[in-house]
Amino acid sequence: FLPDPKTVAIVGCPFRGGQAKLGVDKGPIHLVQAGLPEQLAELGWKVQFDGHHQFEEISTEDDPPIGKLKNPRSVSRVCEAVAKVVGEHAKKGQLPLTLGGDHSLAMGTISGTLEKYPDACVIWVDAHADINTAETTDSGNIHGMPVSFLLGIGPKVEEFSWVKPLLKPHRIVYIGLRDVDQGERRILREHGIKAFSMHEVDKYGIGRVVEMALDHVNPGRKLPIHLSFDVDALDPSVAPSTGTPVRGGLTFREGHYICEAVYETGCLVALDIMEVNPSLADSESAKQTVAVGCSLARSALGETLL
Ligand code: 6HN
Ligand code: MN
Ligand code: MN
Ligand code: MN
Repeated sequence: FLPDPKTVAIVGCPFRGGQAKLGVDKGPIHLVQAGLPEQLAELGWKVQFDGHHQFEEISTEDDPPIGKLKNPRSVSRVCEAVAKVVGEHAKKGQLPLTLGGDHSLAMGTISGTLEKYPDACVIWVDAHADINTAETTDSGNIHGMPVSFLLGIGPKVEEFSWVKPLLKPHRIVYIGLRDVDQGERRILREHGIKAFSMHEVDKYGIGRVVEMALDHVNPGRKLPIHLSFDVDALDPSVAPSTGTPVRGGLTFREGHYICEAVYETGCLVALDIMEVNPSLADSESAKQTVAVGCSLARSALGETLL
């Protein structure tokens, strides 16, 4: 899907309004300072990085809840801006690599991808399903909701009317789930959305799981793939510095295997590395988590072991 020379456009998104913890907005800066642009260049990519996007004009003050949704205006406006940036990079034939920031940003990144590639499928790697609606959410944190907006399910929220419901339930697949709310389970069931939880990873092994996930969303391996990777999919021993860690996650290798296998399809058109929060846990843990974020991105962009 990508013309030569293969170009990756790094979209740094220092944003945390989709959840309550401080520090996740520092994720992209740390990933870049750890050398991610240079590492990708080393793999043979032409790297375009124009600095981190500034969302300061989109104030987080004076943004009272709409219903249960917290920071609705800032999340909506930031995601709309991200959709535009990601869509523009994609239209230029570049592969947007979005660095979060919290996972509400995927509402923007996937909207941008679907502008250029309406038939793209999504592989969502996460401990969580992030598919709550304005009705089912307990926390009111929008990082737990982006998928429902992309699918156009749940009550309409005027503030998010710019989000086109372009994603079809059979074009998204989950890997790594282990903390799914009751309302989310119902939504997954009712819409027939395919999900491989940690139970399936244990049962079949990651190799079979990725193959089955690809067979489901991308049967002939001909559709463009958007890979949205929440680092909390990894076990907290592997990626400790993240806002909503859940034990029993993917091993280091399982996480990287997913990225490697997606790269091998030759169909990857967009990548998100989300929820790296260097302010959580001790500084060694933060360093470890940032390093894992970088190595996941390298694996998805073609780094091999041999
Ligand atoms: N994430 N299901 C919980 C909620 O608040 O809706 C957790 C969401 C976590 C979101 O990790 O991107
Ligand atoms: Mn840019
Ligand atoms: Mn997530
Ligand atoms: Mn998560």
